[in-house]
Order: sequence, then structure tokens, then C-alpha cells
Amino acid sequence: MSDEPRTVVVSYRLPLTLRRVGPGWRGERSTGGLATALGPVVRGGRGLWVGAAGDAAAATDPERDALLAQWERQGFVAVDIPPAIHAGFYDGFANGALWPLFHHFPTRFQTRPGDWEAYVAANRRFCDAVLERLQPGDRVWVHDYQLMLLPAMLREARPDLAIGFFLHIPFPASEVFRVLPHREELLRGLLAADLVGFQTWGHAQHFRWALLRLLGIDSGLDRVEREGRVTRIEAFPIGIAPEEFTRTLATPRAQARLAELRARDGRRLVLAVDRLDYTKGIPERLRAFRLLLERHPEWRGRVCLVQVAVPSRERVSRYRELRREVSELVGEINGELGTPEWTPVVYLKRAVAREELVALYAAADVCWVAPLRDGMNLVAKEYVACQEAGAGVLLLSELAGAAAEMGEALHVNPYDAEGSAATLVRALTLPAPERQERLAALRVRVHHSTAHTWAARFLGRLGAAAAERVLHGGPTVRPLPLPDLASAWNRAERRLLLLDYDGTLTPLRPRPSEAAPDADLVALLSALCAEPRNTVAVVSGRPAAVLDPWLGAVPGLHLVAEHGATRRLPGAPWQPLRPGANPEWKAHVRPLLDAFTLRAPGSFVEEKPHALAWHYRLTEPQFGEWLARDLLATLEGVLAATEVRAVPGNKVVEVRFAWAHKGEAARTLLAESAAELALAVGDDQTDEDLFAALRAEDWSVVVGRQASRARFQLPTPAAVRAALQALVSA
Ligand code: GDG
Repeated sequence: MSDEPRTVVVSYRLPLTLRRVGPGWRGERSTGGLATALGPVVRGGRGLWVGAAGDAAAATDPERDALLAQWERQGFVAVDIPPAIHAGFYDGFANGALWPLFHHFPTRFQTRPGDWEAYVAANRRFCDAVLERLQPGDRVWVHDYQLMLLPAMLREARPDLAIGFFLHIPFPASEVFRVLPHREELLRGLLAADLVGFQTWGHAQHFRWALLRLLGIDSGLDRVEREGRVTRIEAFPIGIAPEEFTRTLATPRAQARLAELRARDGRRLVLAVDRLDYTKGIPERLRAFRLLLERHPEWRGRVCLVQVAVPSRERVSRYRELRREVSELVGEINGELGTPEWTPVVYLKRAVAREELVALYAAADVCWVAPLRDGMNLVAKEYVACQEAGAGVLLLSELAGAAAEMGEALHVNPYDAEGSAATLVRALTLPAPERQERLAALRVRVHHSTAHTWAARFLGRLGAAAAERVLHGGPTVRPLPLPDLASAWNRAERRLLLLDYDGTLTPLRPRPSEAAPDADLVALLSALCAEPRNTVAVVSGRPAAVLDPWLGAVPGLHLVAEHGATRRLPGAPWQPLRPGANPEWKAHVRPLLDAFTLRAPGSFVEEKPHALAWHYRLTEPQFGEWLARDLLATLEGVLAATEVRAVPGNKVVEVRFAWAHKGEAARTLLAESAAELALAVGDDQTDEDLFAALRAEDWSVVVGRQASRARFQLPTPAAVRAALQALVSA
């Protein structure tokens, strides 16, 4: 027995379809890379596959229930989506909005009232079906655009669950993605996963760009860190199960068909195989083919395009229009150019049997894969697998994900009819040695990167990503053990409290001026100060002019402003921490910051008595980062010989005295108070200096789940206040 965790695969459709046969029901197995690759992952008790069964749910049919119960024992769990939800979910939001937009057709996307709610409700159904069956140690692998909210729903219910998500279709450029209503919810839906996989590196980068532009979240090349949790981002180009195709091709039926096709008439056979979908570029390819026959009459009668097009999503109106458009175009071309002996386009508007498909792949001189946009495109890979003995040419759209991997194909821009026609002529006339060489290189990759290696790699990375999350969110920063703190607190004769303000005593606000203390906070601080054994200090990055009116009236409270540049002892005037420090440098630096402000709309300079800060939170994100790097480099030169430093912060560049940090303030207060016990609480990077200044036995507490050198952690400012209240009462 392996100790691999169980995998719960969730996709919109199960690899089984429920069909009514007379009065009863029958299940039909689907083939295809996904079913082949993930079948072994779930079979034999190793996991579950959760998805819709493909019929309109008929909840009260006992025969159907019996069959579904049998499926469940084999690892296939059918989710019933009531028809009223299904229409808005599948035909509506998934295929009317997400599908066109993700394939870069913003003009084709539409949302109707209620579609989004249906999408949410359907995702909730899948979530419930998964949660009902989860066992300890399970990991969940969610598939595709129909289920983008599912990772967040699962995470909310099960914070420790290992969750992976794979997007089979492209992730669009952020300028296209931003058109979508509810875009933020969808991004957050995915971010809840431990691992988000895309078909290509390009799609992954589009996703990162959208995070930055729409949520303001920075990411590394392969990861996002947020609230102490990591989401890994990676490309996993999907493959096929080549043996499925070569095995079928070896069957007598397929071989007989291949012989028939070859014996036909000596004409060149160009093959196209697609779902009847507007992303697949079928009309564009037909027009390019017509152009070739018009421009190169010598090819008339010598080449034939076989277009297999499987009808799909016919309830969506755009698909019905496409079907009509393709039929008309085929009719026109055959009517205008065909002869009694020759039909230029053979149009098969139906699914063909697997044996027929592989025989066509093997017989075709050229396979013309022309999507206007495609996540991957498996047809390109299937063709290569079936050209075992042949020397066919793959003509591949550069806008398919497959193009990134299949460099030896002849690439075309499917929107360029002339270019496509010219490349087809080239394909038809390419010398045999070159064809063989290109195909050989493609074949190695198709056999090497398969659906199996794809699934194994994804699950391997998911395991690693989940383990890393446990490591980060786990034992390094423990929750604050309040009873232990309270007893240490009670034992100590002299105690020092160092409290950051924003994000620690009050929640962070969009506008800094909204963060004024409420009456409860003032009362809490007053109670802490009233105890003679306590020295209490608020240590903030804010200037004195803000802290004074907010907290200046609390009797006995120490205030430290501008990260430690200046402070106020209870009842005394403000004093610089290092007397004699002269901020005359500001006069030289300020014009430089003003110049950067002019270049970056939305940025501004904050002037404090001892420091200057250039804020760029409202600036176009990447431009802001780029300018900030430029500013830091410039200031490094300008300030080299001074005791002033430029320090990068969260969307801010701070220019201040090198010694003006919270650590320096903490050390001074520790020495003056002669405290036996110090407790420091803070939430951001500048508070790390505070923690670093403490002694080993002191108590440091970070607010939030981010990585920190603090020993302990509290989740929110509210929890901080509760803990301080407990100390008052102790
Ligand atoms: C999505 C993404 C991504 C087609 N006609 C017949 C037939 N087929 C089979 C093909 C192929 C499959 O359908 C189509 O796969 P694609 O990859 O081309 O496209 P989508 O269905 O849009 O799939 C896509 C894929 O997910 C996987 O991640 O590559 O980019 O859009 O397998 O062989 N099969 C049979 N008869 C037919 O007439 N038997």
C-alpha cells in the first residue's frame, strides 16, 4: 500500500456520462487525456473524482440513484446541478462570459442578471459534495474555469487542506481580464489554492499581472505571499496519452480505414479537427484555404481539406451562429471551386469514431491547427503521435498554448489569411528530409511530456507547496500563550510595553487620518499607564503632530514618533532622540522627490520634521516600482557621505536618519526603564527592528500571519486589545 495521500479531483464533468436508455440508465466512459491521466489517480480507492454526470439532474429516479451509488463505490461522485442554476452557471457565466473573455474575445462576452449568482451557487454545490466526502490527509485538485471560486470555498471550510487548481484555457492579458464583473472574487478564489497551474508560462504571467493591477498584490516569478500564506504559480503544459492513439491505430479497423484513405485518389489530404467553437478559427481557416485555391489554381483538384467539427454548446446562441457560418462557407467554397471530380472541403459536422480519427491523423499530409486562441490544443499532439511512420507537417497557430512547446511545427498567425495560405503551400511542398526531421523532434516531446507526466508533476508540486505552507504558517510563529504571559507579567516588578500604533492598536485604514483612537483605546492605554510598575510607549512611524492630539493627553504615556527620530516623555516636550540632529538635508532631497512626483501621477511627498517619504501606492504599480528603484539608486549616491539613508517600504521610499529606527528607541527605553520584562507588539517591517532590540527572554508579538522574527503571534488588532485588557485585569 502506498502512503500517497488520496486525491480528490474536481472538474465540471465526470469522465462518465449518464444516458437514458429506454426506461433505464447507462453510464458511458469518456476517453481523452484527462480521463486517462487521472483515472489511475482516483481508481482502486486511491481517490475520488467529483463532477457532473452530463444529464439533466432527475433527483427522484431510483434507478438513476442506484447507478450513481455504484459509480461512487468506484470513485466517481456525481454532482447534481439543478437546471435552474445550471443555465446561468454553465451556459451563462462560464461559457457566455469567462470562455470568450479568457480567449480574448471581449466583444463576444455577455453576462445576464443572475448568471453570477448561479455560478456562485454551482461552485457551492461542488464544494458541498467535496466537503461531505473529505477524509483526513486528502488533497484536492480543482480543474478549470467553471470552478474558479471552489479553492476559496474549500479553504474557508478547511484551512489546512492541500488545494491545487489547474486552468485548461488561457489566462488573458490583464487589460482584457479587467473587463469582467466580479474579477476580484475570481482572483481571490484562485489565490486560496496552494498551487495554481497554467498551460504556459505566458498565461501564468498574465495572472500575476492581474493580481498586481486589480488587487495590488505583488508576486514573485513563481509565488504569491499574502497574509503569511504562499500560493505557488507554475506552468504545467498538458500532454496526451500517446499510447491510447498508437494502440487504436494498430487495430485492424483503423488500419483498414487508413489503407482506404491512402488508396483514395492521390490527392493531398489536409486535416482539421475541432470542437465547433469560435475560438478554434474554423471560418478563418476556410477563408485562407479558399484564398490558396484562388491564388494558386495549380493546387485545385490536388488538395482536399477534411474538416471534422464536433458540435458543441449548442444552447449558447453564438455557437448556433457559428455552425451556420461554417456550413455556408463550406457550401460557397465547394459550390464556387469544386468540380464533379473534386470536392475542395469535406465537412464532417459530427464526432467521428476514435478509429476513424486516428486513421485520418495517420493519413493526413498536413494537420492544420488554427485556433485564434487556445489553452493548449491536444489535436496538434495527437496528430504527431499518429504520424508514427509518416512524415506529415503540422501547421500550428502561434496563438495556441501548444506553440510554446512545438517549435518545430510551421507556425501561422490564424488571423492572417495570406500568410496562412502561403504557409500551407510551403507545408505541401516541404522536402521529405525536413519534414521527417521536424516530426522526429516533435514526436520525442509528445512521448516524453504526456498526460501521465503532467498529472504526476502537478501532484508532486502540490505536495511540496502544501508542505511549505504548513512550514510557514505552522510552528515558526506560535500563537501568543496569554496565560504564560500573564503570569510572567505578574511576577515582574518593572515592565515595559512597546506598542506600534497603525495595524497593531487599530486596524489599517485606507486613509491614515481615519485611524484616530476611539474612547476604548484611550481608556485601555490609560489603565495600563496607571499601574506604577508599567512603562508604556506607543512607538509609531507617524509624526509628533499626529500622535500629540491623538494620544498626548493619556497620563503617563511615552510617545515615540517618526520611527524613533523624536520622542516625548510623559508631561515633557518633544525631543529628538539624538539631540543636535539637523534635518537640513531635507532641503536638498525634497526637490528630487518632487521631480519624481511629477513623473508619477498619484504619488506624493509626505514631509515630517525629521524625515521625508515618497508614497506611490496610487501610481500604476509596475511604473511605481520602477521609479522607486530609480529613486533609491539616485538617493544612494546623493546621501552616501551623510548619516541619512533612503529605505524602501510598503509602496513608499522613506528618507531618514540612519539611526532613526524603532530598535534604537526600544534600546533607550529598555535601559531607562530598567524593566525585567518587555513586551513589544507590532505588525510591519519597521517593527522587526523593535523585536530585534529585545532580549531573548522578552515577549515579541507580531500581528498577522506574516513571517517575522517575533516569538509569538496574534491575529488582529482586536486580539491585541483583548490581550492587553487581560494584562490590565491580571
Ligand atoms: C480544453 C482547452 C486544452 C475532436 N473531435 C473528435 C474528437 N476530438 C477530440 C480531440 C481532442 C479533443 O477532442 C479536443 O481537445 P482540444 O485540446 O483541442 O480542445 P478543448 O476541447 O477546447 O479543450 C484546450 C484542453 O482543454 C486540455 O487541457 O488543450 O486548449 O480549450 O482530444 O481528439 N475525438 C473523437 N472524435 C472526434 O470527432 N473521438
